[in-house]
Amino acid sequence: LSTTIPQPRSRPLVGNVPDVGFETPLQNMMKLAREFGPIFRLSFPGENFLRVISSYELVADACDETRFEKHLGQVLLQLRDLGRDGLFTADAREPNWGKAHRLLMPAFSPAAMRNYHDGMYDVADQMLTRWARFGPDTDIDVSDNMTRLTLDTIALCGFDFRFNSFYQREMHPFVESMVRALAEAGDRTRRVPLQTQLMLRTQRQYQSDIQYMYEVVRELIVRRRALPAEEAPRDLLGLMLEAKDPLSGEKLDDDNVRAQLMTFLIAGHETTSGLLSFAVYFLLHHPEVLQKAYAEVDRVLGSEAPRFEQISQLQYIDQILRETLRLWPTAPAFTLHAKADNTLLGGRYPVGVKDTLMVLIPMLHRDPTVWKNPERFDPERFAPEVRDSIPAHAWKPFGNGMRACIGRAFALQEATLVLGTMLQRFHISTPEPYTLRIRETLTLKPDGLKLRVRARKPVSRAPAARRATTPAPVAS
Ligand code: FDE
Repeated sequence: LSTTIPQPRSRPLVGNVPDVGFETPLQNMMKLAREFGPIFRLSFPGENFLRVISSYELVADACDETRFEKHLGQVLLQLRDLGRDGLFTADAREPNWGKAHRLLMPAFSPAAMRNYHDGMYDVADQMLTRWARFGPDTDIDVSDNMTRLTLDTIALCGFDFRFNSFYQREMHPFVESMVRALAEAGDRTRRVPLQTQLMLRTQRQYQSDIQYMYEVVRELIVRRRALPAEEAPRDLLGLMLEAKDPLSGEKLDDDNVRAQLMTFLIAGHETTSGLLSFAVYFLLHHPEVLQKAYAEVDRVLGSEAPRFEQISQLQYIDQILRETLRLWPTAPAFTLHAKADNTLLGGRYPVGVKDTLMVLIPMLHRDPTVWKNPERFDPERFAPEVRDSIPAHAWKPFGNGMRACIGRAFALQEATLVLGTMLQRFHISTPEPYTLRIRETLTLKPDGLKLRVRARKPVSRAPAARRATTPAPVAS
């Protein structure tokens, strides 16, 4: 027998818009989940009900890919202006999704990660060298630095392109356009279409930002094509241009390659930058965790520049990152719909084909039936001895199934390297007491977090990192 799904009181015309609000919709939904329970409905003008789910039991059921699949909701459809039919914003029924998925998977496999190590270390070293020169009395804006770092890293490792964000006060014009366009895409999901239609200047800016970004990526492709074959790096862009889909035997067309470049720049930097920023926040506020991390870094890395093989030995740093993603998954929600009329929990909650399910990841990650003392930051939850007892689908910071994050191994390797190297070089501290405030754009970031660093022992900056010996496997 089906159970009624609770809903906060809906108001005429605006439905539940005021409950969700504009500044911190995610955090407001977390409050609603605490009040209304693991499933509740929200109504928005002109749309079907949104069902927000957040218990382990419900989410595990909804992660069954035979019955439910990724839904391109309002936010993703708006982001399509930028990502077009790139992996993130494509429907799996579009042929280009499957083609690009098959073709690009090898570039993100564990075996391919070795190829990115030197590029990752190059950018991390730029950031940390700059910090060292600031000395111990300068406040460092954590999110700003991490955003420069992650953007430079995906561009360098992915397409051999340098934004050089650490050499400029202002960001590269591409970045300005991207930040503005992403903010506008986000704002648009919170306006009624008529409002946007009246904002002529904003509309023109949005169009010209997107056009400019597409010109930049077009230029990247032209330049790459002009390189003699033996000079062309075997990176993500190389794979996009040369590899053939094992199924159809076709290559990606240039329009789609441009969409993928945009997609990787967007998907690859905001989320990873938030992850690093929250991890720094937790380290600063958990001295016992910080001490343990220092001990590991000293044991594994000593005072040499890190080698690729050492990154996977930074086990405790990896646990810190996973626990950070538990409490504050920086891509905090994903949406699903039923493939055909269906139910959740064996008939208890009917779900029609037109209904949207939203998985509220931070609340899933606080389900007390899975996590003891869920609000506590405790990397021991992910210790190798106990990690296997975490049930499947209880920890979903990278989404679900075939539409899960393709950049997962890349992001974790980058974040491990950066935290490890940061702790190797510096004592870290907060300039003043800081209370966590979370800023929401399309992702989550700790707002206004500042850091100070004091040099530890000098690290040999010699490029101990060997050049890649195994090139990325190419799928053709
Ligand atoms: C994806 C993703 C997801 C899913 C979403 C949905 O479902 O809608 C998620 C949840 C994520 N992702 C998350 C994350 C986190 C982090 C840190 C990251 N992420 C990172 C990264 C990096 C890179 C490069 C990336 N990332 C990418 C990506 C892509 C491309 C995608 C799509 C896939 C498909 O196919 O769909 C994603 N990512 Fe991430």
